[in-house]
Parts: sequence; C-alpha cells; structure tokens
Amino acid sequence: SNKEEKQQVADQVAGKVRDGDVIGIGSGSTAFLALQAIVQRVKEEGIDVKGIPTSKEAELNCSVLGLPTTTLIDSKPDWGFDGADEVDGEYRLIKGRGGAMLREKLVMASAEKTYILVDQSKIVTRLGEKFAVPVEVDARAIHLVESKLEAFSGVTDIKMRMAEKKDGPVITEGGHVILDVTFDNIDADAEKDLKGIPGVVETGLFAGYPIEILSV
Ligand code: DER
Repeated sequence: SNKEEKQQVADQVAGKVRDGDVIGIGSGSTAFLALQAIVQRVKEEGIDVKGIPTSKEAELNCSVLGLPTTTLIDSKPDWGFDGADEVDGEYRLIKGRGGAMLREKLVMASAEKTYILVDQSKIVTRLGEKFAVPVEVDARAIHLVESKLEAFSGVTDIKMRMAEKKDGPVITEGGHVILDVTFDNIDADAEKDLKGIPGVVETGLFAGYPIEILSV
C-alpha cells in the first residue's frame, strides 16, 4: 500500500544519517515519516543531529519529536529530504501542495543533495499531469502576475488558493498568496520565466537541484 511504500522510503532515509549531520527537514506526510524514523535513530544511538525545517509544520514536528533545530542563517544543511507532488522523467518536481515551497527551495538549494521521497503515485510522464504549479505571489502584484501568466506558454488555468478554515485566500508563512497555475505543457525555462515576473516570490517548480529520488 502507499502507506507501506512511504514508510519504506522513510526508513531508507533514516539509514543515511551520520553523527554530526545538519539535515534539511522536508514538509508533508512522507517527510514526517522520515523525520520520525530519523529521531528514533538519533535517540537510540545518542548521535548529534540538527534539523533545518522547511516549514512551520516541520518546525513543530521537530519540536514535538525532540530533534534539535538550527536555521540557514546559523548553519548549512549537509543534505536534506523532502516529498514531492510530481516527479517527471527528467527529475523535475512539482511541490507546494503544502504551501511551503519558498523555505523548501531555499533549503534544497543550500544542501549538497536532497532525497526526494515518493511513492509510485507521484511519478508522471508529463509534468503538470495531476497537479497545478503553485506560484507564491506578493498580493499587491496579483493583477500584474495574472496578466503576465495569461500570455504564458502552456498555461490553461489560474486559481487563487482559498483557505478552508478561514475566510479568504491562503496566506503563506512569508505573508503572500498562492496562485495555482495549470499547465498543459511545462517547458525547460518555465521555472526561470515564472520567477522573472515581478511579484512572483517563489514557485512549486523545482528543476535542476541536486536530488536523488527514493521511490519504491
Ligand atoms: O508541499 C510539499 O512540497 C510536500 O512535500 C508535498 O509535495 C508532498 O507531500 P506528501 O508527502 O504528503 O504527499
């Protein structure tokens, strides 16, 4: 089952921990299983490991589970792990279902390597097949960004991500809003071109980062 698959890759990640490691801690349900497995090893072996969380969710989980943490200001991750919503044949990712792509990308870009933990349901032949690409936008730039996106190659739909447990839009940890952008084709320059639009803070497109896919 995909729960067992997720647990298998989580255990695989825990096996990679070395004493003294500073590890980027990913967000989402699969990363949470890996964090639990890592903390279990840290406690059993009494090794010195610090985490750099990629979201408030990950920060809270580290605190509850008892993993010491540090920040990108004070430290650099030796390696990291994170989940993904889609992985294509060129190892490009869509992430950000959890809305944490800004911090996730900063940690992934800072680490030597990030293990991407996925079950088979995340592997796609066409990137964008199942998920829209979240684009984090400074709310003051919504009209500017939407107008630029409408002229963007491959864009078929743009939707503001609305909150479920509060009125109005989802507000990210950075204080921004998210436009979920559906593509029927995501070309090689899409991540760079999206970031080139004034007001775009980050996107859930991750291409060309040092990653290794762990999937079962
Ligand atoms: O939001 C994120 O980027 C998460 O990593 C997400 O893409 C994967 O979460 P899951 O492991 O719960 O599917």
